[in-house]
Amino acid sequence: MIDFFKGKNAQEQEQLKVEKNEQEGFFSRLKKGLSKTKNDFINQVTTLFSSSGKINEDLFEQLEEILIQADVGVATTIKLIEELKERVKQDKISEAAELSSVFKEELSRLLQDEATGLDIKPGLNILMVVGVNGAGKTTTIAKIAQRYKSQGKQVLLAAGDTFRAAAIDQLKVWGERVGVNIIAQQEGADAAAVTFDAIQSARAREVELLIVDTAGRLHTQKNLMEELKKVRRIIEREAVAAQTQVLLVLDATTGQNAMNQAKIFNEAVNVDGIALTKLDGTAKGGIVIAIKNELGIPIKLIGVGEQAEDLQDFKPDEFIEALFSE
Ligand SMILES: Nc1nc2c(ncn2[C@@H]2O[C@H](COP(=O)(O)OP(=O)(O)OP(=O)(O)O)[C@@H](O)[C@H]2O)c(=O)[nH]1
Ligand SMILES: [Mg+2]
Repeated sequence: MIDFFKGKNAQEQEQLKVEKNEQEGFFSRLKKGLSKTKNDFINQVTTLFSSSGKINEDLFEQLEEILIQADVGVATTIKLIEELKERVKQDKISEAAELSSVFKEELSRLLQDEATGLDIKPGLNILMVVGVNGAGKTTTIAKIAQRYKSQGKQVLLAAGDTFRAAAIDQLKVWGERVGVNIIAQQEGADAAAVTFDAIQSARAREVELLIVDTAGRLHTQKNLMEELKKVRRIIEREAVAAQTQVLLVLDATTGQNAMNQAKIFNEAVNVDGIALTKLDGTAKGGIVIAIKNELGIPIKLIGVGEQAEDLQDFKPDEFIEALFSE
């Protein structure tokens, strides 16, 4: 075993302990948040393997059904099964019980090279947050703001959801709670104008992270998607030197519908990354695998509960570990 504390002074040891506890805390929250998926999807798969005896075609058919049920998506399911069959042939595996570890390896492989977390660079970063109604945009913004604020960064919020007065108030409450400023106008104001104001203000205050909230909208509402494009254009025009990212918030419990949302939002505003919320509320965490394989948009953050610590950088290895650990 490696002794992490060797050669460290008392203060450094204390700091390491804090970091280790934090790490463990995050992992146990992740495990807890993914427990529905683990107890349903993953357990079904491992039970199938452990109870099937010799590998045969019937086993793959049952596996296919479980994967599709768990929102892995048809294309990704077919790919995964083909890869498993290939491994069975290559490694001359005949017992189904041996497939558990192979399955875990193939899942890991499918999720590899995934960018993780937000990419915050020196200077002004603008994060535009979009998604359908109730996906978790505003609470995700609050969690992100809290995280970067606690790292000592200068954060500013823009109340770009001007549809409802309640939305502006909700963001104000979060701003106060987290201790960051917010730029808002009245209900019904032009979202692009609020964004314009916020960018000027961000410049004047040497803000490092400006997060723009937007109204929830169905991806099928053409005029509202046009409004979103306008906000995007203002950011591009007014913040040439800034590093801009569009974060699409998807609710994991909406399953395959999330895939359609992603395609259309991406066409409209060019999405850089996905925050996948409410994974704690679904047994169909297979959606993570479908998104990774079928969209070509990286999952940056995942939400596994309502607390600030429940918004985590998406780390494929930890995700797989949490699903398969006892
Ligand atoms: N369990 C759970 N709840 C979440 C998560 N993320 C967000 N929520 C909840 O989802 C609900 C909706 O969140 P909002 O942030 O208001 O969603 P929104 O996308 O801003 O909604 P609109 O502004 O109406 O479009 C709130 O009750 C959040 O607490 C998560 O990861 N897990
Ligand atoms: Mg909102």
